[in-house]
Amino acid sequence: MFETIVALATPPAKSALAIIRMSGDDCFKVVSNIFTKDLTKVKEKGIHYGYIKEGEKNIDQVVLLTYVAPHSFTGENSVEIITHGSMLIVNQIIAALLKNGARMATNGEFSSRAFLNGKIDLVQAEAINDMINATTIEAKDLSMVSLTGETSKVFKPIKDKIGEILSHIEVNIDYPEYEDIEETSKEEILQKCGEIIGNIEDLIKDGEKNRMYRDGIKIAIVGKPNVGKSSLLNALIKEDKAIVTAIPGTTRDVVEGDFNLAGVPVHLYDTAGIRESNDVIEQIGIDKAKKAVENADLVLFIVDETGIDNEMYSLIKNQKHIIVNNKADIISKKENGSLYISAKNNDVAPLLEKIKEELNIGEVVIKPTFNNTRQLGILKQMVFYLKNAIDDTNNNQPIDLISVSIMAAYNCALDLLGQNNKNDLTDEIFSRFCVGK
Ligand SMILES: Nc1nc2c(ncn2[C@@H]2O[C@H](COP(=O)(O)OP(=O)(O)OP(=O)(O)O)[C@@H](O)[C@H]2O)c(=O)[nH]1
Ligand SMILES: [Mg+2]
Repeated sequence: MFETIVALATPPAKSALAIIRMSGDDCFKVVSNIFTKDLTKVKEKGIHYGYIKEGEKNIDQVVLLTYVAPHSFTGENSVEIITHGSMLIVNQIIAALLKNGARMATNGEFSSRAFLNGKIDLVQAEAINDMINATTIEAKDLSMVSLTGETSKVFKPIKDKIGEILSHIEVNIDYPEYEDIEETSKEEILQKCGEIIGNIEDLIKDGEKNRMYRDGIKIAIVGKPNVGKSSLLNALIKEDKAIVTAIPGTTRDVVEGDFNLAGVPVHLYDTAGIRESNDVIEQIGIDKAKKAVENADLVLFIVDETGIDNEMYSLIKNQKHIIVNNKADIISKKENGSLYISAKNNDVAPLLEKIKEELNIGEVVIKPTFNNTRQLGILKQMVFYLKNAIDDTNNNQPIDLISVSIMAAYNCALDLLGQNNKNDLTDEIFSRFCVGK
């Protein structure tokens, strides 16, 4: 028995319309207490027009959609109330529903119920959240593939293959007198585990690559004062965000900006120019700049006509970085093979190409991928267990010991799709969702 939950599914702001969402066994009964029509006998999906009432008073004129279990997103009886988009109205209606037996949904509770009721697996549930959070079309398209269940489908044969090995081992343990079975099993383990590892490693490779589209990348812009760091941030995000002046030491705090690089969301950090300084504020800024370097996936080391500062370069040289010569418009002597741009003139195209090359950003291939930390972590764990199984087999370990590793890999496969200990996982994963989702 699922309690009836309610939440606003649209943003809490003035708009043309708002949608209040409900789910749970009793939701038709709860809503009927405050609606002009009796919906308690509803047997099929429908659209109902009427008034939400509090006693005799009309709260709003609404359109109400009913979904009858199991044919709904959550798999339970569900209602969507389309109201006028005023937060006054929304709050009044939600308060009335709470008074009549519903309770407020927690973050992601609708999706979590869809998962618990077997309407979607965990990879699909995560894709819903990723879709909402995507900031580029490419990231959204990748999530869409997982949302439809395509990604889970790709994984199913891998899970089944591991299950198959386990069942053969089971036969072996149950009938140890047939030695020939054991022989076949060991060969089978080596061959099949090797094959599965190959399949999983391909998935990891695609996932790591596409992870950039989901999580974005962090790029820090650093260098001496006045070399044009803030000008570069402004040129890249195409907005006059950071203050630019000819006075060295203009930027104090870290200035952040976002832009879309061939579908990859890039988070930029423009930092204070690094130099010896007695100014307390500037010194804090410089410390922040050093932190930004540590956290970055890529560092742009900006140099102007005054040349490179070797001491400063030693701060970043062990990190993935690009040396960028700025102010190309006033530099007369250019070295072959070096990268030149002019941030002031928005002449930054060669840098964008270089970043793409450095981070291996090409044309995105929209295909099923496991690209979040949880999914990739599980896949790597599976490879680890299957390699153990291969080592144990090669070392002539007893078959029941080998099967422990294969069983562990199988459990990982169940975890990936959320087929293991459903209840433990939901809190952790669904808490990252919005309310109403
Ligand atoms: N000629 C030329 N001048 C530039 C270029 N980029 C920036 N400048 C100038 O260089 C000066 C400093 O630019 P900023 O972008 O503020 O430099 P910064 O590295 O952020 O400086 P701090 O914040 O002080 O560390 C300004 O006068 C800019 O107009 C460029 O490509 N060419
Ligand atoms: Mg600056």
